[in-house]
Amino acid sequence: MPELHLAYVALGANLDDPVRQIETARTELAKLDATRLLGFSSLYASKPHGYSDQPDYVNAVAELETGLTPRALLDHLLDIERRHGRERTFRNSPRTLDLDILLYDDLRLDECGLHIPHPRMHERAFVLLPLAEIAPDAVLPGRGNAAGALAGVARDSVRLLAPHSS
Ligand code: PH2
Ligand code: MG
Ligand code: MG
Repeated sequence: MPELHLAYVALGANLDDPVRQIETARTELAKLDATRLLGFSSLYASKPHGYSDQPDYVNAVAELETGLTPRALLDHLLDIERRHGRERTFRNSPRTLDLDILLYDDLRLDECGLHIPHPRMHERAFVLLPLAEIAPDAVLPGRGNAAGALAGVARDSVRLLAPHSS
């Protein structure tokens, strides 16, 4: 039996029917090797952060129990993004699907293409709101828990789109 880890993954989409992109990605996450989908947040609509001339986003967070290493999990997430037709043009460009590892146990990792915890998650309401909904006590290493981090950010552009469904 591989050792199991608790990981949180952020989902974001703003092209080509974003709600469908997020819902199908949810199904694909549930089918990942050596992984169980433990939780999934509501869907939230949010104004684009970073580069404003693009459609609004749909965002959510998934909670996974996984036997995959962080690198193997990342590789699977990139495969799912590719299957959704993800194109990488410029930083913060619009996308059919973005899957980011937020947390992996209490790990801190800085490797090529793999930074855990996600380096900007603590300042993003579109990440912290869905995360705090399903895991308010999840610890952002060095920054307290998700509920506390959420209290420190403005959340005005983020609104509930579709409540949690199991
Ligand atoms: N992702 C980005 C940049 N900006 N803005 C919103 N609202 N939601 C996102 O998921 C998002 C973003 C880069 O990954
Ligand atoms: Mg991202
Ligand atoms: Mg990404």
